[in-house]
Amino acid sequence: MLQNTVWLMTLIGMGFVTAVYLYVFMRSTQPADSDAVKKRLYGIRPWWFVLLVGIIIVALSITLGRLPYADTHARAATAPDMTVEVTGYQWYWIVSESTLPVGTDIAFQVRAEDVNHSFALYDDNDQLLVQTQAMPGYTNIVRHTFEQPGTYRIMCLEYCGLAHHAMVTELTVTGTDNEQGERR
Ligand SMILES: [Cu+2]
Repeated sequence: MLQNTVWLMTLIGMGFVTAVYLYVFMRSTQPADSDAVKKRLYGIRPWWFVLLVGIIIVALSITLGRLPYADTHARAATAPDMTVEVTGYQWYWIVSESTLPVGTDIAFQVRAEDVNHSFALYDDNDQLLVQTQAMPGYTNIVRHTFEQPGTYRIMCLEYCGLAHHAMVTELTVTGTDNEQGERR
């Protein structure tokens, strides 16, 4: 599953960082000409900064326009067909209805009862459909219309403690396609 892949990649990354630290620690007993190294690295630093700012500007200009905010604002003006309450806890989700109709404009009202979580809705191909922050004391609303019946999953995208990866809840979407606005 996706979560296990991310977990494995995180472990490999942590192992790599640990190895670098150990390497530097073991070599630190050898005297070296630190002034020369310092001079070289301080020379690189401004260019490294410029490069990072450049990468950020390019990445933002490519991706910002592709965020689905325009669609979200347009839909917020219309009433949903159905409302589902989602509450995040350490480390599970409580969902007011776990069987949902296809082709229905659903407003997920998302909040949390303890710490910040992130409500992320995935289809059975691990494709992220919608996502919003689950916060204590505040309700975020995210709208979604399921186009296909099937099994969907809610996962947490905000690291919230030890069993964060276990925050998975399944949703079943039933009915036939193109039932726009109707509930079976
Ligand atoms: Cu989490």
